[in-house]
Amino acid sequence: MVDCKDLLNRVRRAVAGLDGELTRKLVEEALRAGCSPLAVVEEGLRPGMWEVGERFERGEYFLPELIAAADIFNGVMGELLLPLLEASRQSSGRGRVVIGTVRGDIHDIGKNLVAVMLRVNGFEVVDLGVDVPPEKFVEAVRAYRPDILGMSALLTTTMLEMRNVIDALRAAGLRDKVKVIVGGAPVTEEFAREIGADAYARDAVEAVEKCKKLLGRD
Ligand code: B12
Repeated sequence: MVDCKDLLNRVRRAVAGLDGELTRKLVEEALRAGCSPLAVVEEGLRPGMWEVGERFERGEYFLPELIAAADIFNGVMGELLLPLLEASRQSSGRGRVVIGTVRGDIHDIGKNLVAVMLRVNGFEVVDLGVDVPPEKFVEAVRAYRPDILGMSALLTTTMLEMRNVIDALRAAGLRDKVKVIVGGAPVTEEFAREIGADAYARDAVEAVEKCKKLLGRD
């Protein structure tokens, strides 16, 4: 019996320590040992990123370290994990999701992961990228007629933009045409309710579950 928990703990520590080589080696080891690619991301890489953020907050790490952590994450994700995640892709036709990171925010690792997992689970995803102003979200809802609009925010300041987008949808007469799901580190279920979103998810797996639920097709 393989101890994924222990291996993924070591992945977490390697990311937190910004050791790219070791992270890659441990991810390969975890995959060889049969740990699921998604668990590697959610229980190894992501907690490691979280710890990087905490060290940043404590003044032990600075911007270059945040950038280095993002490079490590994107490196192992692109080369080792994405191909495996995408291999389990289900047939399409679940529905269309437009997704983006809100204005003023350039964090996209979590959003990209949510987009991948939605695609793997049969959703068609239109990714608007980062720093997306409310007008662009509204335009995209009008143009693509998605079933769901997903917004990501990683900063306590930019999460407030989510409310602006929902207000803009309302002003454009589109709010009842699309379900809205929100997520990102500072976002909570309570905040989602407060701003009038239809759903909140804390990670990519929950995001897929909630999107299926929103469409009543789980
Ligand atoms: C990497 C990183 C960066 C990188 C981002 C690179 C990139 N391409 O994304 C760079 C270096 C650019 C960066 C910049 C900054 N960062 Co930064 N960053 C991080 C860090 C360490 C990791 C984020 C990450 O990628 N996590 C891994 C992914 C997989 O997890 P996730 O993003 O949480 O996503 C998951 C869920 O949240 C959810 N989810 C996410 N989006 C969505 C969307 C939907 C629809 C749903 C349903 C779910 C969902 O599912 C995802 C998958 O499971 C965080 C620490 C943290 N605690 O998050 C700080 C952090 C977010 N950054 C922070 C700060 C302060 C900054 C800067 C202001 C620093 C500066 N002085 O310039 C700038 C801001 C730039 C800007 N305007 O956006 C703070 C924010 C503090 C706050 N409360 O506001 C944090 C929390 C660090 C800290 N603890 O202080 N950062």
